[in-house]
Amino acid sequence: MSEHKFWSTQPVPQSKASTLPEGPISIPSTVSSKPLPLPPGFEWVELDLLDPSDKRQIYELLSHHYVEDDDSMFRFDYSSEFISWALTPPGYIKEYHIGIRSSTGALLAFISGVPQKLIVRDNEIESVDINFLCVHSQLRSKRLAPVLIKEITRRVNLNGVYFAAFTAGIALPTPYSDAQYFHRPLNIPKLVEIDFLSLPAQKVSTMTKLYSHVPYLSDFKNIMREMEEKDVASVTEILNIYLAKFVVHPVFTPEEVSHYFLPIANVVSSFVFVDENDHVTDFISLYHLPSSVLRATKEENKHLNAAYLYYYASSAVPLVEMVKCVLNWAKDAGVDVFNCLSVMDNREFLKPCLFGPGDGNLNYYMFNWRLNPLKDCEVGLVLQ
Ligand code: MYA
Repeated sequence: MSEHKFWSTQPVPQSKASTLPEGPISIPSTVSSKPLPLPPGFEWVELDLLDPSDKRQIYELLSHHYVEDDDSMFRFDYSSEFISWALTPPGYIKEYHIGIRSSTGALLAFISGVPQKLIVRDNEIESVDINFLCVHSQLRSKRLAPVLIKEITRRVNLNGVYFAAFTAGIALPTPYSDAQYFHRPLNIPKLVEIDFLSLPAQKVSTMTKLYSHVPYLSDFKNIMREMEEKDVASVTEILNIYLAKFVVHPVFTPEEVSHYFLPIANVVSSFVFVDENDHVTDFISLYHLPSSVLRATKEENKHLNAAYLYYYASSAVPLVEMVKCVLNWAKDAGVDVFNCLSVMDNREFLKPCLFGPGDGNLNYYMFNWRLNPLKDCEVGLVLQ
């Protein structure tokens, strides 16, 4: 019997050895109009990100029960503004923000989807990005996750959409790619104190010095400034052109670019590089995702301020120079560590910008779309 009681029944490639052609796996002929049954004492709830109480409940569930590292030292602490931002892009569908409540009204589980147009090789696919799957830690291993996944699949299918993209740390049938996490320390003393980084005590001050300065290229002519509303059309154009070189990548409308990239304090920061005529040539963005430091004793160490490289488009400015600019900006903004994955062209700047490999890996999956294995540098998709 398969070791995956649930995933062996789903339209996903069951092994890497498959020789079947790429493309859709199975389009359902009928879709139930009724929600999946839940065990007694539980009920489905649709959460409204515009309602402060729903927003707070999602935040509370995720901040206590969402993803931790293997040693339970850190747990993602997505802010409620971040969750709203990630889940309400233009055209978002409220029915895809699904919770399970107890009869007392407590939110016990959550899953979300947002519509996303994806290019997968030469195909343009209407799909959803699935994220924030979470079950309260006291309800784990009771097969609630498959119920949430089947319910969101049903709701998405009802709208005539059959494909989804998602990432996960765990290995399931079957990733089309996997990426490695890399970290660029910005606040070495704090990272050492919270055990994010292990360094012999006598090395802390030398390493702090080495990592505190990111030299710029001297003949660098273009200038970086924060992205503004007036840059949306240019950023849409250069970003879609840049992403087109990857095998899997989203396509952004100008409305999505406004939503996802116009700066929001402590959520997303975006920069453009302009030439002498203030014409946008390059773009880079990052998102802010702190983690709770679960064993911190000092108040000032309870949060790890982490920024993650998001999308970018580089042409006139070398990518490595753009990354140096945002590293300097992030350091001044109080970011402790700057993280990225090994996707896109990221391997180009890892060494010169002093990124080091982390322990974590992230698997990339498609639901209902078979895709031959890809190298991480062929992936142009970053999910928050
Ligand atoms: S990735 C982030 C996932 N969240 C966390 O890691 C937070 C902390 N952990 C938890 O809250 C729970 O451990 C979760 C599992 C909820 C993860 N993706 O209920 P169970 C399978 C997919 O007894 P629990 C993200 O958000 C597992 O292999 N499946 O387990 C993207 C087993 O199936 P099988 C997962 O630990 C999510 C079954 O669930 C994951 O209580 C994308 C066990 O269920 C996982 N991360 O709860 C979801 N973890 O027996 C898929 C475990 O077959 C979307 N499992 O091995 C698919 C597309 C849907 C839309 C389609 C539209 C067309």
